[in-house]
Amino acid sequence: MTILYKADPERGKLWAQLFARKAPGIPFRLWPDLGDPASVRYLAAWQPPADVMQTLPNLEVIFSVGAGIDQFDLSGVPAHVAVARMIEPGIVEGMVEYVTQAVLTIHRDLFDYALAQRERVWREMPVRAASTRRIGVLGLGMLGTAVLKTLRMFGFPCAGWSRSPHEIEDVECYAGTDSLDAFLARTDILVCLLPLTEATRGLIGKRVFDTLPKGASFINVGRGPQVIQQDLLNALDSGRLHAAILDVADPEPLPPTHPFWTHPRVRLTPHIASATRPETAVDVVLENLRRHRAGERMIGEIDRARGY
Ligand code: NDP
Ligand code: OXD
Repeated sequence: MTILYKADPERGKLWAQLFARKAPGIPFRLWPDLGDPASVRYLAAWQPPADVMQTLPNLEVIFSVGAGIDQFDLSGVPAHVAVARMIEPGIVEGMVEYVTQAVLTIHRDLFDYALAQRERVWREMPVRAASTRRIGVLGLGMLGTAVLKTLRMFGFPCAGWSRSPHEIEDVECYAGTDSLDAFLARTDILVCLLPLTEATRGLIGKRVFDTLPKGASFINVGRGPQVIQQDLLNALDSGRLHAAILDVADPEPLPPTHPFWTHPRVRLTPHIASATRPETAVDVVLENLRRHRAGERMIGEIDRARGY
């Protein structure tokens, strides 16, 4: 029962070392060195091969090496093949760090100070209390919840929006499409931590930006296609939005001529908000192999009908 890894080759070498140390009895191979394809039961991938079931006919589980699974085309994957996303502490810590720095960048007016520096202008702005800056996070899953638990410690009034009702201490929780406008209307810094599904594709556009208070800002660490990028540019150019910090875009990488690269009110990073940490990820995969063989539900096993 071989496990095959098909993602970043450098990280793959680390996974191979960790498997050799922690589970020497489990054959571990790095794509494209398949060995006997019929012996591959488990695939850990960012992007499975297009014809995955033809290539790996005895596949039983696909593990995403990331928290999201939207990059998988599961249309040709039969229902008996389980799919699990990555739930491990490294991803959570990285995301909490990234979103915290992005929120503080906006909160402490660093976009305006960067523009002033370019003009050689030494000008102080009043420091606004955290208690007057309302944070709203779209998505109350593993990542959205962890981010809110940290941000509330700064004194920001915090809220979150999800599909089903949640209860989180000191966080105003909104659920469902009917509550989206009320959530947006009380949000000065909007953070997207939604999975990409048919329901969230293109969700964040003019209507959302127009419902936020004027001068609000936007941080996207979810997925690029959730945003209508032209609407975002229009909202920034009209002053409706103050700034945007984008870790994800559509496509990735953005073409060199895309206006986001040079927009003074956009800060871009190349999808690095957080990443799986091999040391902890391998432990989760090993636990999931045990669970799968014992017929138990795996950590991060997704609901294919729901799409996340
Ligand atoms: P989870 O599956 O744990 O949480 C998803 C949340 O989104 C849930 O609260 C869910 O609601 C909510 N949600 C899903 N669909 C809808 C909808 N239609 N309307 C309202 N709420 C909805 O995901 P994670 O927190 O682990 O990760 C979120 C996403 O972050 C990933 O899918 C990935 O796209 C992105 N990501 C980005 C990274 C980066 O480096 N930029 C790194 C890691 C992840 P409910 O609770 O009711 O089910
Ligand atoms: C992920 C990502 O989903 O890196 O883990 O985006």
